[in-house]
Amino acid sequence: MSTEEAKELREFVYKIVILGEAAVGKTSLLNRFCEENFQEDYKPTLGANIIRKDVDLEEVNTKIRLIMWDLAGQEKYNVIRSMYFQGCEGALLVYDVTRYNTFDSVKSRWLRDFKKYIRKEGVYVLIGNKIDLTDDRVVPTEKGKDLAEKIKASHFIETSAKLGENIEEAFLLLVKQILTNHGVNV
Ligand code: G3D
Ligand code: MG
Repeated sequence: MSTEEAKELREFVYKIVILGEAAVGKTSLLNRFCEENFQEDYKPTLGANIIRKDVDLEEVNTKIRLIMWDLAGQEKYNVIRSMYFQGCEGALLVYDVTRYNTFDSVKSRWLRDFKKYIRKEGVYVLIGNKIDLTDDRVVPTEKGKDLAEKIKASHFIETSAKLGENIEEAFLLLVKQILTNHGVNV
């Protein structure tokens, strides 16, 4: 790459969704990731919160505007599904390490929907959240890794939205994978 090219700023806008059973920590993860630097637009008729955040990958001269869709309650989900996924590039698939049913439904429900509604190749990162609750943990790390491999998630990461552990990393894994899929060097 020439010096001129290296200086050129690249800008992208991507929509991502955050999926998982109720109370796994989707909204908490988003809030942690965004802290004060974001804009939020709640759409009551959709039952979804649409959050915008700009991510700056200075090392590769790239800015990404993320448009993140979060379900504000699960009840309207069935009605808005197709709109929820429209134009979406990637997903964070979240389960709660203290509840096995949330782990099982990643594959049986959330990934299934994502694949059904995303026509092109979408990417997804698997997240095991609430690792601060060590005494209540029922899903071991190995199980998470195995599932990620089985469902061909691009990455697997464990987080604590409560402690702010691995949050930025989780979102950046997804963003970088989306960029890679678009042929952008990161
Ligand atoms: P959801 O958006 O997936 O439905 P929320 O989930 O983000 O609303 O979180 C559900 C509950 O789990 C909240 O508790 C929240 O504080 C808690 N939570 C989220 N992430 C973590 C985490 O990493 N560790 C712990 N210990 N708790 C977490 P409340 O009591 O407010 O309902
Ligand atoms: Mg929520």
